[in-house]
Amino acid sequence: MVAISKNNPRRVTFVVTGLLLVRALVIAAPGTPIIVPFDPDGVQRATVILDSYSYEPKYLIVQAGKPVELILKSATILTPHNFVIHEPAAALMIERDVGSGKSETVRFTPTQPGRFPFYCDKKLLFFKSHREKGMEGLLEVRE
Ligand SMILES: [Cu+2]
Repeated sequence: MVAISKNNPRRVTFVVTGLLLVRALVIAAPGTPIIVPFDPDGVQRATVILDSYSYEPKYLIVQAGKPVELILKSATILTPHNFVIHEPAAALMIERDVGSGKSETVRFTPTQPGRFPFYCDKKLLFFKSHREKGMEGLLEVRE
C-alpha cells in the first residue's frame, strides 16, 4: 500500500495542475457582467467592493465617450488595496490606493472600445501579488 503524504510529488503536481485549470477558467469567465447604469446626471456610476482578494462586481460594462464614476469601497480591516488600469494605448491610466475600510472615487471617460483588465498590484515582500491571488476584474467599454 502506498502512503499518501502531503509531500507526495505526484499529488502536489496534481493539485497545482488543478489550481492552474481553475485559474484559467476564472479568467475566461470573469463572472456575470454588470452593465453600469446611467444616473440622471449622465454619469455611469457603480460601487465596487474591494476585499482580500477580490472585486465585486468584477466585470463592468460601460459605454465609450460617457463619463464613468466608480466608488471603490474597501471591506478590509487591515489590508490596503488599489485599483489599477494600465492601458496607455486606450488612454486609460488609473491607479488609486484604497486604504482599509476607506472609500475612493475614480472618474474617467473611456474613449476606446475594448476589454481592459483592472487589478490590485499590491504585494507584500516575497509573497504573490494580490492580482496573482485573484484580485482582478474586467472593464468592457462598448461603442
Ligand atoms: Cu490588493
